[in-house]
Amino acid sequence: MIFTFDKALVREPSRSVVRGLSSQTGPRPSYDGIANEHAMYVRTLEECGLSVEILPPLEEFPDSVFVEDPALVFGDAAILLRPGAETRLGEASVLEPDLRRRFKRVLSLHGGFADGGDILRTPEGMYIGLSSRTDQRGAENLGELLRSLGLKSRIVRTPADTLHLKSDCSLVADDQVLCTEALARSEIFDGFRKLVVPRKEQRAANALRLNDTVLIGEDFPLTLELLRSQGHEVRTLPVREIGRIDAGLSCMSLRWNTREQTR
Ligand code: CIR
Repeated sequence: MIFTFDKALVREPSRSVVRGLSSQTGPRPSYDGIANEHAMYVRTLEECGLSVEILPPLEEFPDSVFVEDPALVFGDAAILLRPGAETRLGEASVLEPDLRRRFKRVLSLHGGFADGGDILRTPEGMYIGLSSRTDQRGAENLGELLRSLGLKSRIVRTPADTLHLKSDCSLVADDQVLCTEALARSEIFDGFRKLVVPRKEQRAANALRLNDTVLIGEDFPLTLELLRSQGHEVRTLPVREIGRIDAGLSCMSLRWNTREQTR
């Protein structure tokens, strides 16, 4: 059920995306490179059975292509978040009318900060990772909003030096998580079967399961093998350019199942 999706919302990258936030010292991405990866991503979501709506680019927000961070969505409800990076906070209010048009109920986080990249959905409820973008107050306030929608949540710790909780983990089956060694060592996923990404492929942990397919970056052959050995249907996508600004596959869309009803 939590992997069933029929809709997605994405935002076209702006030219300014080349100035997106990055913790890396390597080369900056090119606009054309990101635009190509984004177009391929949209096509793949469609091929996985989702109908995708594309929002226009926002030049004033270089990271706004990462539409997962300013909101959390369910079948009939959405929560506007408060992204924890100063340059990204304003993305939420720009997105608000787009969410109001699509969701019956739109709640808003008041106070504190929380990024969608720090929120992992599991059949047990939502894991909210404390990070440099998501603070205790934001996590607690978000927990209350989720409760009002009938959803449980648990506050956990995003590993040090990791941008978001989901940079380091993805759920690939109801009881199976793909994660980095750092998360496998913590007790966060006790009770789940853990698939640990090889050390050389840390970034592969940000995968995305849509319906019956798991999407991973194309530069991670060992992780591809690992997932296939577990019987997963896997597709690979180019992520080198967005990787230069610390992004992966989950962050470029908001996804939902129109048949899901919250309380
Ligand atoms: C940022 O630092 O906010 C962007 N450059 C990358 C955001 C990636 N978002 C995500 O993984 N959910």
